[in-house]
Amino acid sequence: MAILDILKFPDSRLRHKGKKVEKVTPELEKLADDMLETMYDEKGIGLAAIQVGVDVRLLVIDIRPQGDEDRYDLEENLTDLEKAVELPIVIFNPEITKKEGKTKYDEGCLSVPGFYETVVRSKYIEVSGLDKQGKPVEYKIDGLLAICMQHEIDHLDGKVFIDRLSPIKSNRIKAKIKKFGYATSDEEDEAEKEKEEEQVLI
Ligand code: QAP
Ligand code: CO
Repeated sequence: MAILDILKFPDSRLRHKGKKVEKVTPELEKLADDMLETMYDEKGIGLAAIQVGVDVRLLVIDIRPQGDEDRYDLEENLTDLEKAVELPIVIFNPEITKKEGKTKYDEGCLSVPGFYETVVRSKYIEVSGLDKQGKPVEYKIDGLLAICMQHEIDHLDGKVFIDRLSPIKSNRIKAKIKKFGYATSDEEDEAEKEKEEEQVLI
């Protein structure tokens, strides 16, 4: 297994569209495992192959809380439909066959770290595709799982969540990224150290 590099917006490769998989080969199975490892390492809940620079229609999802951060829904907050799904999800060629209702959620993205905005999506969806063994699968989902699935399928079509915001909100995020970029983990460590040193001085 391996940790993969995640492309950061506005990398033009995030605009690529994923190609449909004809057959789930051992190489594609390994890619799915590496994507899961990468997603867990970054404390994410979803990752699309496009985000690691591979133009195939593959995504992985696991909305179970990781580590001690309670940013995401806990077990008791899961809907009945979410509880019925075995996690993690690995799906090739995902296609939405039905959608109903509307819901809002404050979304983030591993390709746009540190930025969160409210996005409107369908509340209930049905999705078909191929599982890790290449067998046909179908999901009937709602809640965070359905939101995450729609977010990741967007990546396979070259879309990021900021494309779904009002121009005012998306331009503000784009301008901030252009001006300041993203904090590297080194900078975050440095900021943390400075804070600790300050506390010693006080
Ligand atoms: C997509 O996003 C998603 O900014 C998956 O500093 C998000 O895993 C779908 C993450 C919310 C539905 C709702 C973001 C980690 C992870 C960050 C993620 C960050 C660290 C985002
Ligand atoms: Co994303």
